[in-house]
This record gives sequence, structure tokens and C-alpha cells, in this order.
Amino acid sequence: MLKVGVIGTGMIGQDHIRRLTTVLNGVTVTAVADVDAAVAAEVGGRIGAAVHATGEEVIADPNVEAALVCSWGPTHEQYVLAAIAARKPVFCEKPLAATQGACLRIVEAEVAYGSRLVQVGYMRRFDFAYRQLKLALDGGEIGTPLMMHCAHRNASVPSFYQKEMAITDTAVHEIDMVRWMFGTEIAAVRVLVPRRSSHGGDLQDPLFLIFEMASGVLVDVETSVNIRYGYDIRGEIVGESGTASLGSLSPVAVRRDGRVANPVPADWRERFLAAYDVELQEWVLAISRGGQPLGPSAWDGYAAAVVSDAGVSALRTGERVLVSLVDQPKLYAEGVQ
Ligand code: NAD
Ligand code: ISE
Repeated sequence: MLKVGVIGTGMIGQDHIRRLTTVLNGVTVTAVADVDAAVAAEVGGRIGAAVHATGEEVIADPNVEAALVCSWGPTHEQYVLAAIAARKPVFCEKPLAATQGACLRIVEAEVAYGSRLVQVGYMRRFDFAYRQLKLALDGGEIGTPLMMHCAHRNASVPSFYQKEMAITDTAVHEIDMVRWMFGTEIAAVRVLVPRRSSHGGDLQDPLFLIFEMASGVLVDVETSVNIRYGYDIRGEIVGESGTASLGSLSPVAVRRDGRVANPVPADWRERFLAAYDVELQEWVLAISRGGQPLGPSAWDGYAAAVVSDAGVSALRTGERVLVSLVDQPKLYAEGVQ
């Protein structure tokens, strides 16, 4: 049984604790912490885990072999660095850290340690539909890829959500996904600003992002975070000899009264339920066998942060912004996997 400590027991922290304790094999949650002590006590009490005052105490706990960081983005760096210093594997929810500088500090700490300890929570790589899409692409079914059209729609977002978050918090999933899908880096970013939806109040929503892949593939991403009707994730790759796209929203369609109805997922928890299960089960297996994590690395977290920053700059200036990464350390030499 891999003993895991969870830092941050909010929405996704609780959802991951549920899957670690009731869905997955070979893992147990032995400790938790949250700056909201009442929430930590309630969640920890429910599963019989030790409740610590800080994330650092969770990492230092001898009854914790690996850490899961599910706190707010700006707090990730301190916990990931503490886990590396303690030589314990750490799964960190996206984004790896709030700035590219912070991500680079994590990369440098891991490189100094000498082998991989960090995995970042970009779960789309574990989603059945995205994996099938990649198989179709890699199998040559649609020929050389030319373009990809994506939509990332949330029913609503919390009141603290700022327009930049459509890039740093939302489209960051597409940033990671297309690097993985096409096996190449994003070279430049543009952001177009459409007419504003009245559902978002003062928030500039939607946005229209354009990523130029180093291979020449062009990707467009619509982010709409007040779409109301549900959580809708779309992707279609246009190749030289055909197209391949993510399938319908739901495995069940109801035909009635002359209409067909496909339920739309309410949020990311529902749409990516199975992807999170696979993501964490594969992580638990890799760590339990004494190996390195195989999912998105600290380098992937860094690359996503650099593209995010380019996107924010493109949004503010209206310009096409080039993406420039530092040289990739040998530890991550396989490139974009
Ligand atoms: P949330 O606000 O529901 O929960 C975050 C929790 O972290 C809160 O309980 C908060 O009190 C706690 N916290 C904040 N600072 C802390 C600190 N310094 N130490 C310990 N605990 C601290 O937010 P959420 O929606 O659960 O998001 C958490 C993280 O997960 C974010 O990085 C977010 O981007 C990521 N996330 C990923 C996905 C995904 O699809 N992979 C989905 C949602 C959220
Ligand atoms: C949230 O943090 C996530 O990561 C979800 O997957 C994404 O759809 C949402 O826009 C983010 O706020």
C-alpha cells in the first residue's frame, strides 16, 4: 500500500481522496493538510488520516511516502520543492506553479536530485477519447495533420476568475494536450478577443487562441467559461486525408418525442472522471514499483507555463508572441511524450 499525503482538501483534493480511498488499488491516504483547518479536520476525520497544520508537515510525516498537491496554484512551488528536498515523489495538480520562473526552479531541483520525482496533473493524456484520437493520428488514419480545432467550455466559473485565467487555468489543458498530441512544441501564440458574453459580467469571455506548432500545425482554441449549458470539451484534427474528432458527449442518447438528447457533463469531475482514475492509478503503480512517474513531467509543467505566459502577453498586447524555452535538461530528453 502506497501511503499518500494530500495537501489541499478543496474540490479536487476531496475528489482525488475519494478515488484514492474508494476506487483505486494499492494506495491509502495517511495524512492531509489545508490552510482551512476546519475543512482539513473534516476530510481527514472522515478517512482516519492524520491532520497536519501545514503541507510541509505532511511531506515530513514518516507515514507519508508520496505527496499529492491540490492546493491553489501559487502555493504549488513550495510544496513540490519540499517534496523534492525530502526525496519523496510528488503528484502536483496543474499548473505546476504560477510562473515560469517557479517551474524552472522545480526543474532545476529535480535535475539536481538526478531522477524524476514530479508528475503534473494534466489528465487529458489519460482520457480514453484523447488516447483514441492520438492512436488514430499516430496510426496515420488521417494522414499528415494540418490543423486542430478545440473548444473548452465551462458552464460557469467562480467570481475570482480573471480573464487571464482563461489561458493560465483553463486553456493550459489544451496547451499540454497539443504538445503531447503532436509531439512537438508550441512556437507562437496569438489571442483574438470576440464580442463579450453578457453571462460573464465584466469578464472578457470568450477568448479565441491560436497556437502555431513548431511543425506548422495550426491549433485554435475557443475558451468559453460561462456557457451555461454544461461542460463541453471538443477537439477535431484536420489531416491531409481525413479528420478525427472526440466523440459525442455521452455514452447514452435518449430518443423521444421526435428529438435525440445527449446529456452534457456538468463539470470537469464528470467529464474526466475516468481519466483522473487512470492518471492516479498509473502514478500509484509506477511509484509503488519503485520507479519514476511516467506522466507529464516538471519539464511539461514548465513548457506549459512558458506558453501560458506568452498567451497572457498576446492577450494584453494583441501581438503574436514567440515562445522560447530554455535548453531541455537530459533528464527529460525524450522530448514531448
Ligand atoms: P479549491 O479552492 O476548491 O481547493 C483548494 C484548497 O487548497 C482549498 O481548500 C484551500 O483552502 C487550500 N489551500 C490554499 N492554499 C493552501 C496552502 N498554502 N496549503 C494548503 N492548502 C491550501 O480549488 P480546486 O478547484 O480544488 O483547485 C485546486 C488545484 O487543482 C488548482 O491548482 C487547480 O488549477 C487544480 N484543478 C485541476 C483540475 C483538473 O482538471 N486537473 C480541475 C480543478 C482544479
Ligand atoms: C479548472 O481548474 C480545471 O482544471 C478544469 O479542467 C478546467 O476546465 C477549468 O476551466 C479550470 O478552471
